[in-house]
Parts: sequence; C-alpha cells; structure tokens
Amino acid sequence: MTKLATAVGQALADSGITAAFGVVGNGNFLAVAGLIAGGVRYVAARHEGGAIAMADAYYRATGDVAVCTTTYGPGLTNTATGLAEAVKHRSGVLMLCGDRPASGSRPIDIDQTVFAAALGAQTVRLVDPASARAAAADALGLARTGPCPVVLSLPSDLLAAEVPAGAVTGSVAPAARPLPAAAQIGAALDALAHARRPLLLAGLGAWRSGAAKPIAALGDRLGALLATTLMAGGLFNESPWSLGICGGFSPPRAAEIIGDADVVVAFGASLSDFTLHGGKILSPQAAVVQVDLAVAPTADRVDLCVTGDASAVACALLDGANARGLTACAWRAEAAEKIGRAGWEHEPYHDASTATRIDPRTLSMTLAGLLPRERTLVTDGGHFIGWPAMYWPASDPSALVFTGAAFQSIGLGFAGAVGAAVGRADRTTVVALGDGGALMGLPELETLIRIAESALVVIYDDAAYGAEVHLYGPLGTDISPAVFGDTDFAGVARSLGATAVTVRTVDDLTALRAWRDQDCRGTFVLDCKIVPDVIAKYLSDIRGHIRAGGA
Ligand SMILES: Cc1ncc(C[n+]2csc(CCOP(=O)(O)OP(=O)(O)O)c2C)c(N)n1
Repeated sequence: MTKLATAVGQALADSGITAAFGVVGNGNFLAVAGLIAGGVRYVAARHEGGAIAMADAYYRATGDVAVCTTTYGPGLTNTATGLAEAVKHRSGVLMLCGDRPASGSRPIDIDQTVFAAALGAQTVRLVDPASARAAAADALGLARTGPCPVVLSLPSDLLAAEVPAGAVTGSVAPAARPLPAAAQIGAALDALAHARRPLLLAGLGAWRSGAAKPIAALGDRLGALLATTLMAGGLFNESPWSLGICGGFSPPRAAEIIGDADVVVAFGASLSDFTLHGGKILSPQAAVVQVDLAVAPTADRVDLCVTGDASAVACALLDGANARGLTACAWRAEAAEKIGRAGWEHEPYHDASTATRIDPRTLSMTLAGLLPRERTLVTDGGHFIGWPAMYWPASDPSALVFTGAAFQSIGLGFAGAVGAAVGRADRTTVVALGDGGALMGLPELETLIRIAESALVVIYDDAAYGAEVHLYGPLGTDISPAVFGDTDFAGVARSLGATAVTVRTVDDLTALRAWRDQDCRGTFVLDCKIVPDVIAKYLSDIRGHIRAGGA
C-alpha cells in the first residue's frame, strides 16, 4: 500500500513526466515527494505565478507536458495570469494542486473548479483512493492530447489515504485529426490556380502538425513565397524564398513584398492582430485562405476556410496542384533581389546612443553577433520586444518562448527562462525583458540563477513602462505613472549570485565575450541602460489601433 499523494506522483512519473515546477504547502507536499521519489526533476519556484509560466515555457521549448504543482487556495489562485496565458496559447500543462477536502469545504476554501473554469482550464478531481492513479494518468492524457492545461485536484483529506500498489496506464487516446473536405481543397486550388503572387504563411499549428516540409514543397510547386508568424519563426530558415516573420516585426522591404501577395494561404495561424499588423500588412485585395483545425475562420480577413490538419491539407493541395498541372508563377524571380536585402540589418538608422545610454538597435545588433548560436530566446512583454524579434532570428519555433503573448501579460519572462533552461539544458537560455517586466517577475531571477546551467539575461532598462509611455505620451497625457528611475539590476543580480555588468556603451559588452569564451557557464546579466525615446516601428505604425484595444 502507498499513500495517495505519493502514488499520484509515482503514476505521473510512470506516465512519462520528467519535470515539475512548484511551491510546496500542505496541499501538495506529499505529492511533490511522490514525484521526486518517481525520479521527476522538481524545481522549487519562488511564486506559483512563476511555477505555471515555467511549466508552460517547458512545453513550448520541448513539446512535452510538465507538472506545475501548488497547494490549495492561494497556491492555485497565484497562478491565475500564467494559467490564462497557458490556456490561450494551448500549452500542455498538468497542474497538480491541493483542494478542499472530499468531506466538505472549510472556511478557507474556494470553489477551485469554478476558478479554473473561469480561466478556461478543466479540472479532474480525485474522488477516491482506488481510482486515483488512473485519474491522474487520464488527466495527463488530456493535457497531452489537448494540448491544454488540466488541473488535477487533490482533496486534502485523501492525501494520506492508502492506495493499492500497481502500475496504471491512462485511457485517453489522441483525437483523430480531421481530414480536409474535398470541396474545400478544390476551392483553395481554384484560388491558387489564378494566383500570380501566392504567399504561404505558417503558424504554430503548422509547426505542431509537422507541416513545414509539405508547405515548402507546395511553395516550390507554385513558385510561392513563404513566411511565418512570430511564434513559428525559423520554420523555413532553409528556404531562400522565406520572407521571415509576417507581422509588426517584418522589415519594411519584406512587408512590401508581403503586401504584393494576391493569394495568402495561412496554415495553422490564427491571423492575430499582430500577424496582420493591425490590418496594415496584407493588400486589401488579397484573397485569404485559412487552414486550421477550427471549423470557423478566426479573423475577419479570411475569405475561405479549410478545416483540417495543416500537414494533411498541404499534402492534399500539393497532390491537387500536380493533378491539375498548375504551373509555377514568376514571383520568386521578380522578388529575388529584394528578398536578399530584406533583413533589419540592412535598414539604415541614426544611432541615438549617448555617453551614458545605448541605442537599443545598436545594442541588439551588436548582441546578435555575440549570442550563442544554440540558444532558446525567452522574452517578456513590453515595447522592447521589437528589438530581439527584429535582430535575433530563431533557429526553429521551439527556440522562441514569447511569454505572455497570448494573454498580453508582462512579468513572466524570468519564469519562462527557468522552464526553457530546464527543458533545453543543451542550449543557452537567453531571456530579454524590460525593466517593468523584470521587476514584476523578479523572484524567479533567483530561481534562474539557482538552476540554470547557461543563461544570459538582457534587460532593456528605459526606466519606464515604455510601451505605455509611447502609446499615451503623444496624446499629451500625464505619463508620470509610467516613469521611474534606473534600477541597479546588475547589483541585484550579483547579490543573488549571478555575474552582471551595466551596459551603457558597446565597449561594456567586453565582459560578455569573456563569458562566451568560458563556455557560457552560469547566469550572466546584462543591465542595459537604453535610450528611452527610440520607438520600434511595430508600435509607432499602429499606435491608434493598439490604444483602441488591438493587440
Ligand atoms: C500584468 C500586466 N500588467 C500591466 C500590463 C500593461 N503593460 C503593457 S506593456 C507595459 C510596460 C512594460 O514595461 P517594461 O517591461 O519596462 O518594457 P518596455 O515597455 O519599457 O519596453 C505595461 C505596464 C500588462 N500587459 N500586463
């Protein structure tokens, strides 16, 4: 016989869980002991809001579900923002949380199932010792197949109940991926048959379905150009016909080419406000075909919806193009020269650096040549995100973890870096943050320094909530609620055990070279004092749209 909480931890380990992030308390201490006994790597976070972002980032960087574990009540409610983000991003995360007793609520309890449901997460509540292992394995199966966050609730009066020994396998099978309807494929081929400048745009859904190769092959067949959403960056790195990211971060020349497309087929991309750059990037005349598992379009711009797995649809379109004998258009040859000069590094700018503050473009471009090639880039949210997104290309979609993007939260960057560092210890984790997001999530800098084998922290310190300043300053609004003094992040980081330097000029990056020469071991913090009034194009272009509630 084993105690229930230990048996649940063991069942999760037996079912393939290898990493867990959490904060312990009365509701989950025994379960954590069970996870550790089962061989799971447990990382102690400093705040449950960090623990959930760690598990989410682990999923994004590896494709594997990790556990986020909390005690009941405040332990779970502390996860609210990160949990909503994980739901909206569709990250596979298993929450292992204490809950009110099976025998009835205490004065301290809330209805945790309702709480989780309000954030979009489903709950599996253990009801008796005999079925506990199977329920745990099923909850994990749901998180994997969703993929989605699932809360596995541990009633506090069952934690120490005795459970019969024995291994258990879950009964949740992956849902079959829908095959596209022939009529929809036919309609998409009709659109492509008349296209003179077809663009194939791939999002995270395309990456998750393994559609990169068939999409690239379809592109070759049609003479189409390729692009990705920010989240799927790097998917077509091997193709000379890739325009990189479509959206607010597109360099002007790439955006011009994207604007010339007359038919756009979006595979596994929700066509968010960001990808469409507030409606500015695609030609109003372009026909937009959306390929997605969803049955209804997710953006107003969609003219035709093809419901199906991105990979299956790309293959069906390729077969159809062959069967119809479609010929490749001339767009690639027409655009070749412009594509070769499309990167941000080719865009001239006036360097606004002073003796005490560095231009964020100069900083980011210099860092681009210094960052380890094998890296996972984790970013927080804020105005600064433009700089890493513009200058530091991702090697593949798992190499970018943009925390908080789906729910539009700042403050999850340090925690995301912990999840990525645990999941991909073979890569250096590079985390970029603004000073606002860094201070909001500061407790997990301690966790990062404690656990990371190789991490580089880049803080873009403009001594302000820059995004808010740039949005509301031009309206003449009082911006003082968004303006602060500089923070000595280097001093804070050193006190927590990291190596750190304050960067005011390019010369201050010499210490980074030394760290690289020593194999990038441990955590290195760059506290970069940037010129505050250089505005990234993605923001200045569509300020009015964003203020009106856009992304
Ligand atoms: C949890 C949360 N609180 C507030 C906001 C509103 N907000 C969006 S960007 C931003 C400023 C971020 O400042 P910082 O991290 O310094 O980055 P910067 O914009 O200066 O580059 C704020 C407060 C938010 N998105 N999420």
